[in-house]
Amino acid sequence: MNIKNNLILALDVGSEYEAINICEKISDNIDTIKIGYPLALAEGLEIIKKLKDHFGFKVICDFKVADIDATNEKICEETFKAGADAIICHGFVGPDSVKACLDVADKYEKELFLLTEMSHPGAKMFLQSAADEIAKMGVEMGIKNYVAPATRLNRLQDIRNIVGEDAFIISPGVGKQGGDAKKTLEISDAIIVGRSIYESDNPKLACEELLK
Ligand code: FNU
Repeated sequence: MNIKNNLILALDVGSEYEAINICEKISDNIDTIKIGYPLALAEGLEIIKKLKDHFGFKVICDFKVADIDATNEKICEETFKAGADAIICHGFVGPDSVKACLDVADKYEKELFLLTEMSHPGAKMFLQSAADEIAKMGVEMGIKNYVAPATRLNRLQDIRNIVGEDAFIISPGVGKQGGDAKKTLEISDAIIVGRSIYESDNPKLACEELLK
């Protein structure tokens, strides 16, 4: 995926009005946004097309798909039908569940991102010990795109070493969660930033600060 400035906005706001307002301010700096449950539950999946049509953005749906294969397939169908360019799925559910997502992404000629280790402190308790195996599973399945944490650069590097230089990694956790943009981008292909941009008094300036 080609991402302008290697910067993805996590648009976790609660209404279309707020979403449009932020996007108007940052649309020179950003061409790829990530929407998750907050905005999708507030406004429905129609928000995907609205943002794409209005701004020409690429939209990654962060639905952390984590169900049995049959249900994952339906979730991915609905998401791609609604216009998403990519979807994020969890890896801990195993290869059958992930394959269901991959098959639907391939059918729509869209992208799947495999979530390995999460960025928050709680990820250390259960997910971290499985993350290397999740990344290896992704490689075996031929997955090209991964999500790995900006908050633990050693772990980000471990995951990069497993998935290889040709894989595409996007990393949340820069800013509010403590991750550093520059250091993360030495390992990762793009950073995902939410609150440091959309809670800022000047979202455009916040983007520019990050890009420095
Ligand atoms: P910000 N996110 C995350 N950590 O933070 N998808 C993960 O491990 C992960 C994510 C999302 O902290 C989070 O849901 F897999 O305000 C939010 O949308 O910059 C964004 O990344 C981070 O937001």
